[in-house]
Amino acid sequence: MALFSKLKERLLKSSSRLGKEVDAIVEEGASVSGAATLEPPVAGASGGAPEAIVPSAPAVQAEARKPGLLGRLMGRSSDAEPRRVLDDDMLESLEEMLIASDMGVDTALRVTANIAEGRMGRRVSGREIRELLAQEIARVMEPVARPLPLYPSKPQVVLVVGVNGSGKTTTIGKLASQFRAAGKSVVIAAGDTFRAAAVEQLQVWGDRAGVPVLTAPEGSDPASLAFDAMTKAEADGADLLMIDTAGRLQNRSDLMEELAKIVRVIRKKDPDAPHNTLLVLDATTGQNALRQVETFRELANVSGLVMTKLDGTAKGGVLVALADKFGLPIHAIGVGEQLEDLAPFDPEEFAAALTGLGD
Ligand SMILES: Nc1nc2c(ncn2[C@@H]2O[C@H](COP(=O)(O)OP(=O)(O)O)[C@@H](O)[C@H]2O)c(=O)[nH]1
Ligand SMILES: [Mg+2]
Repeated sequence: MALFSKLKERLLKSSSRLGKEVDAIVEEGASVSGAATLEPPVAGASGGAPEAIVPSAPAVQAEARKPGLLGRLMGRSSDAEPRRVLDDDMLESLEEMLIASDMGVDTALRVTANIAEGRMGRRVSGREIRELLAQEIARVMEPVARPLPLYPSKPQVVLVVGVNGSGKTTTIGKLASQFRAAGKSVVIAAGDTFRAAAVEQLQVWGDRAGVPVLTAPEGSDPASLAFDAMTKAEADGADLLMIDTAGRLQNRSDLMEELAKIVRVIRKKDPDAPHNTLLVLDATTGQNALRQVETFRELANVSGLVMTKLDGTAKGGVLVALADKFGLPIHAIGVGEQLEDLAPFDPEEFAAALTGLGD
């Protein structure tokens, strides 16, 4: 419960910009019938603020938001919310806003088309649009919100891939700790053997989680480490083996060869391994995440995603684009640097956070 609200607070803090922008768009074109008495008198605009006063494009500018905030604060005590006729101009502003949130053009167009359906010409409030937006987002996200599937194989092998700095090592530490807490036995292979620091980092995580970490000297072959780790996990009867990897993309064919070799070697022990190949993506990279999925699907048989750093970004919209475009399961989201800061992906909570509902 406490964790849930912490999560929500963090997501809200970073992402609810979209909700404010929706309100700003509505207020820009609002005809304030019913709210006239609440608005400070504006010369020549009694009874309504004509659309021409504020041009529709810069929905994110502070100037456009200030009167909106005031209006919202004053309007809160009554039902006299600003309303705007849903027309082509407003849809265009909504589309631009969604595209700017990294949702991607196709997804933004489809989401706004669904919002518009059957509502053109009606007077809508910011809250209504936020709620519709949240519904649409949750609908796109629902099919991909799937926890990491667990299989009876012992060990279940989880290969973790992704570019440098995306959060692979941290995510492995968090996952290992959560599996431990759920009574599973886990072994970690520190397969990023490029950097001694990466190995040390994983050892720290392993110690915290109470999970053995197999390491190899810097620069040694990650595939042979993976093989040794597989041997140990089998001997220990471990439930899960998590394999960390290096994420350098400077030389794609090297990385591909390295990942392929790890897979080849562990398949000598279990032809079905790896049972999961997790791609870890940093949500703060926005549209870049889409390219990373494309690249890593060529390098490895990606079975699911973990999105990290959702606590530090207003680019959460990219998750919607990812879900829409690839349909890969999102197993978990990272919302901080601590062990407990990994949560299942909840589409409704995410949609509410992104649109600033429920605050
Ligand atoms: N704020 C935040 N930071 C994270 C999250 N996940 C990872 N990090 C940080 O991102 C940096 C890179 O993480 P690391 O696991 O080393 O990435 P790797 O290179 O893919 O193994 C570290 O400073 C982590 O503490 C997250 O969900 N939220
Ligand atoms: Mg790492």
